Amino acid sequence: SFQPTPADKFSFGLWTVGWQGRDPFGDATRPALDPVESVTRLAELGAHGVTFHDDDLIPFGASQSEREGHIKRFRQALDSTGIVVPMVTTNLFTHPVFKDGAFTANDRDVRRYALRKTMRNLDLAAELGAETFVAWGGREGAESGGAKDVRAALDRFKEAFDLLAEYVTEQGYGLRFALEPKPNEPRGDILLPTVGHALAFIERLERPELFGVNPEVGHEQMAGLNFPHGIAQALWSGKLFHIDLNGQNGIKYDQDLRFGAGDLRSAFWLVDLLESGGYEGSRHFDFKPPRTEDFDGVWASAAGCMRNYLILKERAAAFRADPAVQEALRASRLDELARPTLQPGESPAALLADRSAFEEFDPEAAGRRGMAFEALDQLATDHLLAAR
Ligand code: GLT
Ligand code: MN
Ligand code: MN
Ligand code: MN
Repeated sequence: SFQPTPADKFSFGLWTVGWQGRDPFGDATRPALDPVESVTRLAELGAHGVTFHDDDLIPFGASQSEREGHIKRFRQALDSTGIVVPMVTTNLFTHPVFKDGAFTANDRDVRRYALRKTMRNLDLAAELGAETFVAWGGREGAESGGAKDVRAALDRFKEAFDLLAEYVTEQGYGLRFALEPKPNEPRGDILLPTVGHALAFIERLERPELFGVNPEVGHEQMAGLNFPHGIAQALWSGKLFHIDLNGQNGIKYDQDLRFGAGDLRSAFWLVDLLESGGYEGSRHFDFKPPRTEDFDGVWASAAGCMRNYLILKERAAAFRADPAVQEALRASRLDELARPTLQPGESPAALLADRSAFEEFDPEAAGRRGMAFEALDQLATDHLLAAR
């Protein structure tokens, strides 16, 4: 039936359904959407959660009493719908003050302001019960070589995250940070451009256990990378704290299509992996309903994200359950890949003593063995297309 329920843990950013369609070439095509309306509609569609940037909920520059009013209305909508807030993030990219970045801006006063804006939002995130705090550094980067000393900028990036981690620890907030990589757009080149860069950076922080990644489908694909492979490495590292699901067609501008649009084959392997790989967080959609759409189109697009996920989940389960697939997996020796290369406790000397591993090994014969991957991949295609 592919009807989503809160048990599916689907969530949406307020900025996604609320995107007004402004792009570098054109004005808004839709009016602003009241966050309360978004919460209500998303609940009706079967979502479990909503996420936001501080400025999505509380307009930049609002007074303290305006701020409290916005939060109060929002809380009432959460309470009356049962929608939760699994993740919160900070807008450190829209206002001109962040034109050269936030935590890595050349201007020190801008960096201090960015930290304060983020700490204030951490307080709100904790107050609303969020578990994850996403940090997308879209403006942390440069258009030209001399403009940014990348090593110094990485020092400042580390300084910022170390301070924020110290703050949440001191406050006793149950929040973990998820860094979101992106290779470019809006900056010519963005720092921490891929999942791999972010994973390496995290290990240099003072409290690495509080940091993971929030990979976005389209962002890795903009760098020409295999998204499910990046997700697999994040899972393997215990670092998949959150995920931004959407659709993208290859290496071009950030399309933010609804999930399942764009590279559908990659989406199939992604859902297969998320459903079998132990990921327990929200299935979060970070997409932009195209600016051709009116509000009916916006809600159709949001519903499509969830529907496509559920269809792919069913297709992936059918693939795994098919005896012909299990046979094909054995023919492709996936079971052998799962087996350690060495015997338990086998030493370098023991390996050197094993003549079957080298002196008596026949590389020519092994080189003639087919891997049978084509038959396996055709079975996947058949299942994806519901032809089996
Ligand atoms: C912005 C960006 C997204 C990030 C959001 C979090 S904001 O829309 O394009 O990929 O996930 O800051
Ligand atoms: Mn995103
Ligand atoms: Mn994107
Ligand atoms: Mn986005």
